[in-house]
Amino acid sequence: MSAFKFSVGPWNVHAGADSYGPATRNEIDLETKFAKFAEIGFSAVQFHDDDAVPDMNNMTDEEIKEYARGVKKLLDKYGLAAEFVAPRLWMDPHTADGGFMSSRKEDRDYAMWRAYRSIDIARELGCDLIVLWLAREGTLCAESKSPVWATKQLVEAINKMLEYDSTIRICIEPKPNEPIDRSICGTIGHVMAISAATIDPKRVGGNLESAHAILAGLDPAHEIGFALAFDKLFTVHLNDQNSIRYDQDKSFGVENIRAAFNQVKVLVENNYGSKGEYVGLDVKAMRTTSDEDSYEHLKNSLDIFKALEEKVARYDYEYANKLIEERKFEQLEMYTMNLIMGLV
Ligand code: GLO
Ligand code: MG
Repeated sequence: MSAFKFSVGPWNVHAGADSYGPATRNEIDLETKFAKFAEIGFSAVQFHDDDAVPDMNNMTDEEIKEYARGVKKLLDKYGLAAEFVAPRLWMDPHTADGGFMSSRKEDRDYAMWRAYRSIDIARELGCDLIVLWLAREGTLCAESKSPVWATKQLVEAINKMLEYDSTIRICIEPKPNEPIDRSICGTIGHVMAISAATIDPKRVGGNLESAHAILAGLDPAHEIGFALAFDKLFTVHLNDQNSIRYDQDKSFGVENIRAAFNQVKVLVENNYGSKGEYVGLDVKAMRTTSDEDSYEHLKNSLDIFKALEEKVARYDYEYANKLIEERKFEQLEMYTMNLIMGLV
């Protein structure tokens, strides 16, 4: 039994297309995914605005809310909650150069419209959390926008969202690059600075994704710890990543089990989840995975997380603290490795 509640997004079960080739699996409809998520042991679903309300560009504000109410019923049917809604500011032609910091005013207005609608949708789905994965917020051509102006645009957009709804919480998911070349908000440290500059810092926090930290050359457990130290870890996207390259969204722990252990350890030690936070996964199946194995990577990630949770529960803190006091870090390291390898 895990002490945590888990969440996952519909995009984590995808058809396998990448930039170089078409889909390798069939699309699966939302209800089938919900049923399977519940069966595997997830308690909540993460949404992009248009996962919940497809074709929202062509709907009125009222129609969008009405459609979202239907999705809420579907969630209820499977005993699932909605964890967050994220405005999808990277697919539409309006977002070719970003959302809140696009070089065109009409495109910035479109981004704000989507941001407000994502709040409406979250409200209908019964959640108070908006995630901003700032996919295209930065520069493709370094001279195309001032980083000072762009940073202030982001703060202003968040302020408008905070004003639009007085209890909604905003959670930035930092990433240093991809699809953007140079991002404006690349790490949890950036998120903390943005949060502090808004009109209500208590309502602005972070979503640390393991792979994004690795892409920034940082340690995911330390990034998690940094946010926890300021009480600003609103959610996490656990996964794994083989060094600095394209974003891989590998199953949690499959690349670096010690780093994964330390992510679980810092979450456990700091009672993450006690305020209702979910352990979110953001993992993708390999392109070669077959239709019938569409959910294996989710199960694997959960199993690895839970196995590491057990390891943390067995961690001999008395012994570890003694080694720390004596500064016997070689022994401390080997004790940790032996525990992970199942030798103690
Ligand atoms: C991509 C991101 C993406 C987000 C999702 C919700 O790199 O990790 O999957 O997590 O859009 O914010
Ligand atoms: Mg993510």
